[in-house]
Amino acid sequence: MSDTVLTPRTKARPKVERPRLHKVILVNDDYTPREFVVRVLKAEFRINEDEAYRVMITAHRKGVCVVAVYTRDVAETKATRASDAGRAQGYPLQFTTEPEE
Ligand code: NFA
Repeated sequence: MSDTVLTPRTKARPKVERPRLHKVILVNDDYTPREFVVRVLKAEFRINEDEAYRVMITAHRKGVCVVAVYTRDVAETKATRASDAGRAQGYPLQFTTEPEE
């Protein structure tokens, strides 16, 4: 058997790319009660009361607020579940998603 060990002259640089992240965006409306929005945010996005209130009031004042970023599947699932929670109570609460730049 040969004992020859070849030293690579170039370093292997495997190309790995992180999956693109998608924002979940809370959209303001005139009907969903503030406390309900805060409750949904806490339940679906696992954020605390203070953070949930900040997100809710930012959307209320500016029209929209980014809640969190996830991989596409997770973002879409959470946005759908959170919007469904509003609809189940008769509210027009809307969460949308969009890819990060
Ligand atoms: N604008 C709603 C209200 O005044 C509260 C709200 C905030 C709804 C954020 C949806 C999103 N009751």
